[in-house]
This record gives sequence, C-alpha cells and structure tokens, in this order.
Amino acid sequence: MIHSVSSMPSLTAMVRITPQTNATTNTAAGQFRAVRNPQPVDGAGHQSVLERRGDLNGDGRVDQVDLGLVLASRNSGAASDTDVNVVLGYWGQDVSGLKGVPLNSRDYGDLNGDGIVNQTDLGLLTANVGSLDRRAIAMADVNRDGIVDDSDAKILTGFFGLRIRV
Ligand SMILES: [Ca+2]
Ligand SMILES: [Ca+2]
Repeated sequence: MIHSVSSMPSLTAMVRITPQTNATTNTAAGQFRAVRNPQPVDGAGHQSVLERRGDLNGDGRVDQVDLGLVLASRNSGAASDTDVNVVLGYWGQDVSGLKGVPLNSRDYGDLNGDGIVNQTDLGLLTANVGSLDRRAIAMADVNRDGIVDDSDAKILTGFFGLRIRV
C-alpha cells in the first residue's frame, strides 16, 4: 500500500501547528467531534475524526468526500485544523482495516510514548522519513500506512503540544 504524496490536495497552507486548547465541539449533525482535547470515546457515541481515521462517510476510503465534509465542518467552526490534518494524513488510504483498531498515543504523533506530542516526536519522525527499516517504520508511522512521510507529519503537527491520554 504505497501512499503517493503527489496525490495530496494542495492544502498545505492549512497545515500548521495548532496550539493546545481544551475546546471540543460537535458538528451541526453531531456526527463527529473536533479533537483538540483527545478523548477516544465520549458518552454520546460520537466518533472523532481520528477514530474514523479520516473516513467520515464510512466507506473505507479517505477521499474528496471526506475532505469536503471536514472542510464544511471547519467552516462552521465544528471541526478544527487538526481534523483537516487527520483527513489529509490518511488521504488516499484504504482505512477499512483500521476500523475498530483502538487508538494509542502514537496515533496522535506521540512517537516516544511519553504522553506529549512535541518537538522530540517531530524529531523522531523527520529522522525516519522514508526509512525502510521495519522498526523505524513501526515507531514513526503515525497513520499506519507502512511509510513515514509528510502524511504522518500532518497528523503529528495537528496534535502538537497536546498531552495525550488514551
Ligand atoms: Ca512524545
Ligand atoms: Ca505513514
């Protein structure tokens, strides 16, 4: 499953480090939740964009439809840049195999497992971009597509500065 970076939409301007905030909001439809204060499951059964691995319409693939949904929610203030980054981070992937796979802190970009997404994790990621070493990939492949690239960096930077509890 090779992920082609060139297939990524040119939305790099939207990818930026998001400061920590505890704000969580629901979409108008209540279908998914902005994840700035990561909580894998909430009592109302809402699923976060990360839980869905960016597949917001549930068809198993992360594509233009999902991007349209997250951008619409972002425009209404219900989704965040982080959510957009998650969709872009899984862009083009078949994520059907990840359905039901529990999140761990690495899914947020916490590569060293210390519970915080920060410069240390970003350093580990950038040091392993394009690596063919299986251990390096297992450690730095945030979106689990088998390659360490800017898709992983988008997710990590989306959660940059956050303390992760899963
Ligand atoms: Ca960390
Ligand atoms: Ca990856």
